[in-house]
Amino acid sequence: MMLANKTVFITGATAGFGRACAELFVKEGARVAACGRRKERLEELKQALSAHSHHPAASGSHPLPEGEGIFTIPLDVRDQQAVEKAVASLPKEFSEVEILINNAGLALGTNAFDKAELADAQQMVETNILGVIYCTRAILPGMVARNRGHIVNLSSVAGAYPYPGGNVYGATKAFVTQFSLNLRADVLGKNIRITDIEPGMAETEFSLVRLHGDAAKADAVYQGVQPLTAEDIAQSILWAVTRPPHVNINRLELMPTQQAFGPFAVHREKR
Ligand code: NDP
Ligand code: 8X3
Repeated sequence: MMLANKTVFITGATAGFGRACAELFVKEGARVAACGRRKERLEELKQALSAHSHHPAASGSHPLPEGEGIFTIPLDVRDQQAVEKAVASLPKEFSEVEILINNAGLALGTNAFDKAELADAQQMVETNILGVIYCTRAILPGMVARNRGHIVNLSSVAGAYPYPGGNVYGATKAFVTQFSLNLRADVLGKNIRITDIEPGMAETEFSLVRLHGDAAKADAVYQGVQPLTAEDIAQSILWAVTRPPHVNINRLELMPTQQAFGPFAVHREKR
C-alpha cells in the first residue's frame, strides 16, 4: 500500500490515464477524488472501485472500507467557479489533497492551422491550459499551508517536438511543461514537488476524441504498433510520487519502443 492515507485529486478520471491512475491509486490505499464531465462514467468508476476496496485480496492487508477510497465529482475544468467550488466542498476525508494530477486534456483535429477549426483551438486552450491553471490555483494554497504536496501535470512529447497538425495542441502542452518548471521555482522551500509527465503515443480515447469520434481512423493510429497503455502511464506516475521525499522528478518523457524521431522535413523545389 504505497499511498496509504494520501488524498489524490485526479482530473479527467473517466477514461484513459486518469481512470488508470484512479484504479491504481485506490488499490495502493489512496483516497481518490476523481473528476470528469461524464457523470455516468464517474458512477461506473465509483461502483468498480467500491467493489475493489471491499475486496481484501485485491486491496492488500488494510483496505479502506467499501466506497471510502473514491469520491467522484462531475466537473468541467474549464469552469473556474465550478473548480473552486469542487475543491472547497470536498468532504473532510478528501479535503487535504496531497497529490494533484492535472490530467484532463485533449487534442482536437489534425489539420494544418490554416484549415483548423477555431472552436477546437479554443477548447484545447481552455481545457489544457486554463483547466490546469484553475485546478492548480485552487489546490496549491492548501499544499503550501500544509507544507506538503505533489503536483503531476500531463504534458506530452507534442510539447517538445513539433509535427504537422500538432499546432495548438503541442503549444498547449509546451505551456504545461514550462508551467510545471516555473511552479518548481515558485514552491522552492515549501516541501512541494512538481512533476511533468511527457508521454508519446498511448492507446486511450485520445485519438477517438481528436478525430471527432471516427473509430476507424482512431484505430488506425495504433495499427501495427505496440503503443503505451494507460496502465504504463499510471505506473510511471506512481513511481514519480513514491520517490523519497528529497527527490523531485522534474520531467519524465516516455515513448513506445516502436516510436522514435524522424529527420527534419525539407521542401525541395523542382528545377
Ligand atoms: P482520454 O481521452 O482517454 O481521457 C481524457 C480525460 O480528460 C477524460 O477523462 C475526459 O473526461 C477528461 N476531460 C476532457 N475534457 C475535460 C474537461 N473540460 N473537464 C474535465 N475533464 C475533461 O485521453 P488520455 O487519457 O490519453 O489523455 C489524458 C492526458 O494525457 C491529456 O492531457 C492528454 O493530452 C495527455 N496525453 C495523452 C497521450 C496519448 O497518446 N494518449 C500522450 C501524451 C499526453 P470527460 O470527457 O468525461 O470530461
Ligand atoms: C499525445 C501524443 O504524439 O499524439 O500527446 O501528440 S501525440
